[in-house]
Amino acid sequence: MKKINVGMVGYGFMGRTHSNAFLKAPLFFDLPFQPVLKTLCARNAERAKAFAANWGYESVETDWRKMIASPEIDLVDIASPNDTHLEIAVAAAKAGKIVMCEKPLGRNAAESEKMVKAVEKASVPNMVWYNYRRVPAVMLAKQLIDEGRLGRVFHYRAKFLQDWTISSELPQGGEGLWRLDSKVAGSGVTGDLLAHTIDTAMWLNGGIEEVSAMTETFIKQRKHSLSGKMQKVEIDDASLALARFRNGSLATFEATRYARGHKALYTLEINGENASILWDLHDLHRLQYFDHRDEGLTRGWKSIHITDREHPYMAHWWVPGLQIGYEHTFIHQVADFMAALGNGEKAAPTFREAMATEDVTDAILNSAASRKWVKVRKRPGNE
Ligand code: SOE
Repeated sequence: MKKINVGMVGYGFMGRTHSNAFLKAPLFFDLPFQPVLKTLCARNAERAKAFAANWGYESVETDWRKMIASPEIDLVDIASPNDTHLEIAVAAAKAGKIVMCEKPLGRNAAESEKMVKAVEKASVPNMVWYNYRRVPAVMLAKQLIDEGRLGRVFHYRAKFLQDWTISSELPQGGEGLWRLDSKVAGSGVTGDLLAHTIDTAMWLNGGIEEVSAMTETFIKQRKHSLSGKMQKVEIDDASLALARFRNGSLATFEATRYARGHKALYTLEINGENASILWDLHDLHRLQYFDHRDEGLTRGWKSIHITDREHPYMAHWWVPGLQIGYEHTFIHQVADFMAALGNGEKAAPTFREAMATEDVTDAILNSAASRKWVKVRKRPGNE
């Protein structure tokens, strides 16, 4: 197996999910390339060393430019806060490295566009970590839709609900809390959570034509962790959108960090003329499926336990009946990416496809600000 040396930027939550994925993918999948955890790059040298030692990185760097310049690095993986994505991705592409980037790609579609241009100009393989596409149950939903089992789709309904920012005492900015700082994050829940629901939606149900949205910032001022001063909160705490898909179906999308009791409740439901599908991240190894063509006497919602060998990805894991979880979605992403690399193909979502998601999230923010319906441009990923 040929080796691919990974240079990882970032050691937060996503640094952990990605590192784990690079380590595990070749153990469970037959891959043409073996990712090697070569260099961990982060600003705090002590913490970077501890992270690198724990995950088995061979070296540590505090300057990502130096890491990118190293001929030893083949693949740059960006798992640092959103405001760093653009600069690192462009530099990595210019240096001819493979680039993987945590979502959202940029802080807005304009930043993403620069990243797309950079990777395409350099012709380097690229991918964005929209991991929920690779939950086996969601992959099965895609299969059922592509087989035409739902028939004409009427409705798409998605929510991503959390509750971790309800306290007004929670500061904004700094490590762990940069998602609340608009300068670093770009937007609030629209880019962080709603973006996941939009990515999955366009993958499952095609392009989105127009949106009408509202957003709210419930807590207007928070102390900034770095300055220690009270500052205006400029992110959206909640984001609700109506959307019309290009196939004529209607959608509602909702994301919030103010749904007390919900920690990461991502649910999606699709209603077609023949069948409906329902999925819930808190129960991620099940797909709820209703088929109106079943015989009347026993017709009803099925709860499919996604653990059989014929289910997507499951032949690589344990034995039927034993389920897998969240971390596996990232492992699948690495496995698919390495397999595509071996075949000279692209693994989705590419930077270009992820930019299409940001067209929609930008349109949602614009609609909320203007209180008008906003059309979304047609391009790859949104057709
Ligand atoms: C936010 O809390 C967050 O970690 C997102 O940034 C991730 O993308 C999402 O998958 C889980 O929630």
